[in-house]
Amino acid sequence: MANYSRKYSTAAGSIETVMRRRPQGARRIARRAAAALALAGMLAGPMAAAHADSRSFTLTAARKRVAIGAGMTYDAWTYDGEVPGPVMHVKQGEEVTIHLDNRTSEAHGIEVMAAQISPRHFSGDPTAAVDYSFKAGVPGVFDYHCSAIPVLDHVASGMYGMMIVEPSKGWPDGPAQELTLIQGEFYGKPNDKGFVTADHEAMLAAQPSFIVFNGAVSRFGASNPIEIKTGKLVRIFFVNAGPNLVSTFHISGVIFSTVYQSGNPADALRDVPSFSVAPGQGAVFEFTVSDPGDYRFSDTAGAHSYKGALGIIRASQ
Ligand SMILES: [Cu+2]
Repeated sequence: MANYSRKYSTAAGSIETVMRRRPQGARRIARRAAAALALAGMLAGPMAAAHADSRSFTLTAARKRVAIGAGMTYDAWTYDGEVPGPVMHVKQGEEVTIHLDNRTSEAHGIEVMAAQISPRHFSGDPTAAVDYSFKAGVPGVFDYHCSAIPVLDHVASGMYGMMIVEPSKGWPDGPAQELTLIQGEFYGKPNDKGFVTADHEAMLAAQPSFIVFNGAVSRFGASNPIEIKTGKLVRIFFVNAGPNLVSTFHISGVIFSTVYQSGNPADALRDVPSFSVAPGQGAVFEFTVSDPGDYRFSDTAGAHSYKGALGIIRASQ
């Protein structure tokens, strides 16, 4: 095996071992605190926003070296310096304005898949401003991503995110513990310092080295799980950003009471143990657990979870 494999198979392939390690040291505690804050933001942030009948979002395209878990870093193309980009939350029927501030010398754009307008607005042309509006007519969970060519490289390098279009009458099953999961892929092998260089050939071959939730290997390991309460409905807003692989989402010990295809309540499936989400698609997963404990969520394709597409939801009373 290559050097990277010996060192970083711990990062991805043997993630379960990593998950079982006990937190130690201030750094780990700080990381845990940050994860908890991020989770708190995920749980409380979107719902806390007041809704007018129009929403405006300004994102900044920027290069940034980001941490992708297990001590690894990656020179990402980002929205707002984050991978994934920020979650945009709107209500069905609202007029949504998207502005992209591109401070790089490269072409970037943004296609929000909730938008039903000419793709010329999404740009990806370094000489053109990105500034467009659309009516969020269809509820659901939508991918957004860079529209600059090659789109493959821009998405694989981190330019993707989620827009939630909340149904005008709210979610049919009412309030829930809400969280967001965005699956993505990183292509390239880390050097001995853990720095991952983007590998275009691997992107073309659809062979990522790492498959992650919310931008990092082991983002939701046993030392920083997603915390939920038993007996209360959980609603996961899910996007598979790809750019290449289908994700078959499953939580061990759970049968989803409802899955909304594309996150649209009009397309509901009931009592589903796992559900496949293609690159660029979204879904809503709803479930309730009664038994406290750690529930492992994953992309059920074995190679995908081996490469990092798994995490822990911890249920307590
Ligand atoms: Cu881009």
